[in-house]
Amino acid sequence: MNTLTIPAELRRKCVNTIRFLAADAVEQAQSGHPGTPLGAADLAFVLWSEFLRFDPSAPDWPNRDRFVLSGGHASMLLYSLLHLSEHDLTLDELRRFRQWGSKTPGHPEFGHTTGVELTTGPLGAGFATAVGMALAGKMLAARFNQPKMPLVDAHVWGICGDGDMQEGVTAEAASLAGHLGLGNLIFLYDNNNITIEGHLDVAMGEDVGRRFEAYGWYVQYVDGHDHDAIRAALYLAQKQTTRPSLIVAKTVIGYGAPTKAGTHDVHGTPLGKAELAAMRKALDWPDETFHVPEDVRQVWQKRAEEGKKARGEWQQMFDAWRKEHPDLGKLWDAHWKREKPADLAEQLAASVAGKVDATRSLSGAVIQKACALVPSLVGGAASRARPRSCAPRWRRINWPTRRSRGAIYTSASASTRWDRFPMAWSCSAAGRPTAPRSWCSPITCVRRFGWRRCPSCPRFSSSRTTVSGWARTARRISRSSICGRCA
Ligand SMILES: Cc1ncc(C[n+]2csc(CCOP(=O)(O)OP(=O)(O)O)c2C)c(N)n1
Ligand SMILES: [Mg+2]
Repeated sequence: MNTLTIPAELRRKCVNTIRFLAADAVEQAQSGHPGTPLGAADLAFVLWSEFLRFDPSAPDWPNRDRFVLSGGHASMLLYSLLHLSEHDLTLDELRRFRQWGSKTPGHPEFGHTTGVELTTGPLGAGFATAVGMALAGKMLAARFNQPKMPLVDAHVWGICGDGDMQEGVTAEAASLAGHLGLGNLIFLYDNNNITIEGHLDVAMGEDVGRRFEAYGWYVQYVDGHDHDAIRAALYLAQKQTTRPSLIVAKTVIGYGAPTKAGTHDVHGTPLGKAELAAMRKALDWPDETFHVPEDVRQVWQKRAEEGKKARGEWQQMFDAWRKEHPDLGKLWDAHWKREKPADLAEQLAASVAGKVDATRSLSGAVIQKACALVPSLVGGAASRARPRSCAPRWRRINWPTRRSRGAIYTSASASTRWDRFPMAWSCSAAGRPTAPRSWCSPITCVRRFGWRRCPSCPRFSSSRTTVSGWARTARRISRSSICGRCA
């Protein structure tokens, strides 16, 4: 949906609906964080109404886009969006925000509330896990996509805040995302210069955008309340295929609150009756709590219809793909069901029975065996991938030492979460690994194999990748010219 076609006045109403639902819920609970939902409502509205691909009637659609709210404390932003976008979250659940047994806990919980893709709260963890989700998407795409059949081409979109950017785990995962060139990952950085303890410069003075540029990210800067600027930045970010994107959006925390906007008072305290009443007046909002105007409902209904249509088209492609590639279809099911042999533990123990060696070598042998037996397993080991591998050889993510924590989030989420999650790599029917040895980055591909762009992932490949045995096998399996290294 192009919200350009929505009159400016209605667009303003849509954003203010998100704001007031969040502020009313926090006020009712007398607990929660109104500041960021008010400040980031413009970012979220443009993203959800124009870019995020979802079908609320099928929240588990495999090729839906994923949305990650890394700062889980701003949960009411997400709950307002889920309610308005016709996910299974009623207005009554918003009224029960932070109450025992409700679907609207203080921080979003995956598996508890439909539409929540990730449990978030510990700052940075959401960001790092989103990197893993994006990696999982890329690996699935490389395994299953066929020419003109992009079964998996979804994006992972996220909103993060100043607190996320202060976390080491964010830096580690961002470094890895840049190195791997995860073009399907886009984060809006809600840069309101306020955290729980006051102004950002109390604790942090670095240039985050330039730091991310150094990691290899595509970085843009926008006014986070200017819909045209947000739209343009999201559009350009979506066009990136070999770089993750960071959109540094300057926002005002608590936007709309007459006396508290822009202060840290609004970070994690209800606005208070008087301030909320004054905000209603200032934004010309009816004196009714949890109010959703009818024309706002219609905007979201239209959005839901678009999502349904997109999923229908995908389903048709999926059915044709399955017919054309029955073997890949079986592999898809195996991944989705997270299949593993019933006697996995016994087989792993047998693989090193009677052997005497260093623990890490035996561990490495067991991991190789596990990798051969479980198609969806992915992993890595900081600087221990070679020569005595502690990491799976065939589905290995290479990461440097001192990036371990970020990498653990990343790889754990890569193996468990595109949904909850099947992973992309596979073994041959005989159980012999045939997939390439590691997930490569453009940099390693360029160094080793030249500059030819892989048309499918998209990455780099060269004629050299076609001469080795595993590359031929990978090519035969996928029947595409995907980069052998990242197939
Ligand atoms: C790892 C971690 N440390 C501390 C906290 C407590 N905490 C919750 S919100 C917050 C400040 C977050 O600042 P920012 O991301 O800028 O959010 P904003 O104030 O803009 O809403 C802190 C420190 C946390 N959630 N996770
Ligand atoms: Mg902040």
